Amino acid sequence: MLIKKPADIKPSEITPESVYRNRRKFMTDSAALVVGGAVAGTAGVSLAQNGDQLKARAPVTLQRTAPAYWWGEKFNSIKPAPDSEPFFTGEALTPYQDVTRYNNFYEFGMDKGDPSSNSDEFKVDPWSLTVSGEVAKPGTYNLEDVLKPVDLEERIYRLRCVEAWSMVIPWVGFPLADLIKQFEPTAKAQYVEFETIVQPETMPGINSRFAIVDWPYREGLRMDEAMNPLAFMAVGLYGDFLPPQNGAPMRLVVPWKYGFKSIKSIVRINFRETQPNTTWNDLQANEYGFYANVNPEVHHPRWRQDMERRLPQTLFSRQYIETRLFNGYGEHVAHLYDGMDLARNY
Ligand SMILES: Nc1nc2c(c(=O)[nH]1)N[C@H]1C(S)=C(S)[C@@H](COP(=O)(O)O)O[C@H]1N2
Ligand SMILES: [Mo]
Repeated sequence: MLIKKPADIKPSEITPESVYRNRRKFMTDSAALVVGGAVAGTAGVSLAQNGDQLKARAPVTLQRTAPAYWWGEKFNSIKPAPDSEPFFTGEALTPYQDVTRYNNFYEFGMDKGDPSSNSDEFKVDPWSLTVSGEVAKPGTYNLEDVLKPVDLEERIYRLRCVEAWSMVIPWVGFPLADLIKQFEPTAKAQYVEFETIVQPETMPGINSRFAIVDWPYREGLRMDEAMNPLAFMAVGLYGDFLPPQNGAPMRLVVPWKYGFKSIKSIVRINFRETQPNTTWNDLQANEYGFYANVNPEVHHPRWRQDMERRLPQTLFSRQYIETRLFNGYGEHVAHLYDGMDLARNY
């Protein structure tokens, strides 16, 4: 974001073969600890119950594996998105190939194709989550224990990157509030801070001499933002597990804010009284604010924010559309900022 302009996707980056190969590798790893169940099948055979609906939305045949042991049966009973905003949009979905081959995940490199090409070795199992700060129940939890009480649902959200491109993604996950409540934040918890894993042996961007980030990648929300029903923890997309490049095994999705708030591969959640430091704000405060609400009237110092390039973009359709305040979710989140000057608190 800071150094390169968004590059166009090269046709070579979106071949189904390479998508397939990359995904197979990841799934073999996660299938290694599966307790029972078939190892692989296609979406057509093994997506149960609401599977037909998800499948109908999928532009590619999904390769389906048995869930890693910590998912249990959850991926077989994903509650479908309703057919109305805000948990659904009638806009065309961005194809799976684009969602998984055009990524920002600087831990794996800075080019859009780097996260999918360089994440074959990424390890998600075992995964633990450390909870600290202003909570009654701090500790280090195994991910499977944190996930036990949650129910998975599908949400189809717009994702608007600060670089002025956007996608429409069918996520699978659960409300962030459902996770937070488990730890019983105290009255002093005004902000929540998140950190991404640092796994240098599998993340070539970490020790790269081009690295500009002071790892771990960090993000944060005000507590009322975090508890808003739209704030979502994603563990999958297109009815399947998250691939590493999209933030496996669990990442934040905050659809009314620029994409950089939606931190990936989370290992730490800290509850605080004061506003936390965040990665992009630390790097360039005049360009990337703490709030980072999508706002067509507040431009980035180096480019405008009133239009966006909706992916996929082809030679025949540039797909430029107007950017909406709060990414079109204002009805549900604008009240969070009553009385605040959005141009100052960008
Ligand atoms: N840890 C981490 N999280 C991250 C990033 C990153 O570089 N590292 N990039 C962010 C940015 S700028 C965007 S636009 C979204 C992209 O999510 P996607 O690749 O799943 O579309 O992830 C966000 N989360
Ligand atoms: Mo972004």
